[in-house]
Amino acid sequence: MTKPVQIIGAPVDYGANRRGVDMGPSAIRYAGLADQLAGADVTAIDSGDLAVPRAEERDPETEEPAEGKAKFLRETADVCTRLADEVAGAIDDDSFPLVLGGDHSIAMGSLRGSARDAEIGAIWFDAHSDFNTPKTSPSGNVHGMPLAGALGVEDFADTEWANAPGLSEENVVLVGLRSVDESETEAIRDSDVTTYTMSDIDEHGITDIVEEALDIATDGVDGIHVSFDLDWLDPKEAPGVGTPVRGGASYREAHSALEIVAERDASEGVLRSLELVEVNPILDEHNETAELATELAASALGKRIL
Ligand code: B3U
Ligand code: MN
Ligand code: MN
Repeated sequence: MTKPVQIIGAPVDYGANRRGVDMGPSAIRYAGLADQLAGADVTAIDSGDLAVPRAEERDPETEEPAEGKAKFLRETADVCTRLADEVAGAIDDDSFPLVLGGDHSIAMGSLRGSARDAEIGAIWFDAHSDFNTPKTSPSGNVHGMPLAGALGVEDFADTEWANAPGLSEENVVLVGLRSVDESETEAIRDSDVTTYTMSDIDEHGITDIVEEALDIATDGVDGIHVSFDLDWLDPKEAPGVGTPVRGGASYREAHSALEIVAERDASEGVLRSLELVEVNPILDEHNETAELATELAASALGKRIL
């Protein structure tokens, strides 16, 4: 990465069912993010964390909005609006935004910011498809909805904070799926997003899948956002996540995937923004998931051994 990297923390846990993911940005910094980025020859500026009120601070009398079953939707909208401004501001300053979550609901802010005044694609590394809406969600947790939100599916179409008009389904690729709700399956089939499951990775190998994903995501756009949910990895490698699912990517597959992204960026300058989400230090073992996140950020931004 030749541009200076601007680190933006989004300590949010409104969207998750397990508390603690709001401590993700601190844990990732503590695990040595600055050193890892220096090792990737990247100049990093840390702009600190967005101010995010704790869930407990909400007036218990406050009713959920009428849109349906989505917990903390109003609070999520507020954070995403501010995050979008930060991400768009970093891009305007010719910096590269690196967003640290927080639960995955923040991706609506990152994507909306990255897509401001631009056509973008997205690669979504995740065990889950995050394609629920307030109407279809089995849990009401907004971290299961951000991709549908950013694509303006159903209720999200008219929002001023979720829907990212510069992001089209044709340029969205989900990689490594292994937990998709029935309602999501239908919505995905009706959409133009591209999906690769873990079985596809087993069959074709991570290298070919990520190259293909990059071809699709970058086709005809100004750049891409990479959204990396740590639960994409197998829980053996990344235990510190709220919704672990067995059978995930290995340590090497994860590095390899992001090294391929970095190589494409070095040759074609495709990378516009990156986020690492869902690190939950309370559920982690000796901060190893946060440490892994720092290593993966370095791989995505061009760290090489030789
Ligand atoms: N699809 C389920 C589970 C889930 C989605 N994302 C995470 N978990 N991290 C839901 O609640 O929407
Ligand atoms: Mn996710
Ligand atoms: Mn996930």
